[in-house]
Amino acid sequence: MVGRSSFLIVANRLPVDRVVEQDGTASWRRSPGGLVTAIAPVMQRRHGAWLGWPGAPDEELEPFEQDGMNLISIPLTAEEIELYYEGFSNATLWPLYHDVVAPPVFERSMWEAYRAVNERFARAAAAHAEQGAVVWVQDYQLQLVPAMLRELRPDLRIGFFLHIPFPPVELFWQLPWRRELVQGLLGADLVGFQLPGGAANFRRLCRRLLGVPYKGSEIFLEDRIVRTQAFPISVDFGELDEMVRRPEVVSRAKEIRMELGDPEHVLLGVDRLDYTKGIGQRLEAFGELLKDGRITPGEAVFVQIATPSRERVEEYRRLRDDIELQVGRINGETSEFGSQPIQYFHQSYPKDELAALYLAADVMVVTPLRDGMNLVAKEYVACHHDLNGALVLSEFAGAADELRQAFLVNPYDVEDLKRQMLAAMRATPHELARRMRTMRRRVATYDVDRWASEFLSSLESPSASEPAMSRS
Ligand code: ADQ
Repeated sequence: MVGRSSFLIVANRLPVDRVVEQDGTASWRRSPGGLVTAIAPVMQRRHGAWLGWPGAPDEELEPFEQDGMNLISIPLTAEEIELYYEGFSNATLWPLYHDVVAPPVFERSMWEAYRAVNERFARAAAAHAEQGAVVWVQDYQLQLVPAMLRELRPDLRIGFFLHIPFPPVELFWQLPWRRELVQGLLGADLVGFQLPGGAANFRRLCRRLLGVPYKGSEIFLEDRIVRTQAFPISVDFGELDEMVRRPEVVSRAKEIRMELGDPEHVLLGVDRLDYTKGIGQRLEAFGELLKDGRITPGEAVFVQIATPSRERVEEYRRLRDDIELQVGRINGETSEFGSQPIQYFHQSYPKDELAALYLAADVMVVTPLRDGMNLVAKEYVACHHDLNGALVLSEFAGAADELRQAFLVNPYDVEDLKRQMLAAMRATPHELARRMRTMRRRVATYDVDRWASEFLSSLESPSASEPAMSRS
């Protein structure tokens, strides 16, 4: 039995995946995600608990322990998965927060489910938190939890971090439930964003929608202060840097290049198959370079890895068809016998295989139309201690704020995409090394550990104006 904890993470998913052995016995394995890696040490040190959905419908589990973390499962019915997760989270909020690159769906039944599920998470957190505990709520699926939790447990210190962009006021305004959502977030003591721009959008929205004043990073409510701040998330630099030096990863990278026909340039895209990632735009640009004769089919190969994602959401099903059609069309028009310029994989890969791919790639192409941060760009940088390799990076990815030495590109501009991809392929080793060195310094210093510890120390330290407020 898991008791109450002084430190809680509240996230849509538990940080474990179920694995079923051949004999039918099931067990849990820690998920590979960066968030788990960053938070696990803090969890172990503080005997923390993690609340989240276990990943399958109607699963009622007793609290259990895994890798020194206490896991508390929040069940969801099949209908809730459809309405709260696939619906309001991924068909309403996701496109709305990403510049409405797809039209958001506004449906009352989805909103009702979102509210009910957020309430369930808040109640569970309230039941498992010690007096005065620190609770860190994660991401867009749970934006109502901070206020619901504060209502139940005003003694807690509540933080919230949004992993995706926070949109400009003009876009957020479309949401029929805009007041409730903003009030939900204002239940936190600290609301964290990837970029200062997201924090500024949120503060402006609070003033326009609710008339609450702010100064600097602090929003002044009647009885307390809410701080807003940017904490750019990052990767486990040390782990990746060590992994790509292993002999088996180095030889796998060489093997991958051979398997691709040993072209002069290997270009790589690695994304969840999502319409925000600009996969179609980058493939179109590459196809045009081939058709214009600026590159020849044997000279360059584009490897596009697209992880299956949200396949029950209509927009994602359509995207998959569109991309597969596009790959077939470009390859059909440009291939030569024995070689296809675009190699497309709709699969997931283990971390070391992904590291070998990063190492094998001369040009990493990351072209989202909008992205909170984009960890793939930082992973690529962490894998190139050889200072070889070029990063083509969208100006609309949060990572572009830090990785200024990338070949920055506007993914809506096909000519710019072609120009930057060519520039990356033609750059001298000296130029590549100069760019990569600076980017590596940044990612090595601001790694995921620093992200978590900066958020938590900010959450736990009182704001400059707080003592004055509580005296008055
Ligand atoms: P995502 O939209 O999922 O994350 P991203 O930051 O690129 O985007 O993270 C994807 C992760 O999945 C990377 O760690 C990558 O290595 C992994 N991955 C991708 N394809 C894979 C494959 N085929 N096999 C195995 N692993 C694969 C959201 C936001 C981002 C933000 C992160 C973290 O949308 O903007 O950076 O959260 O806050």
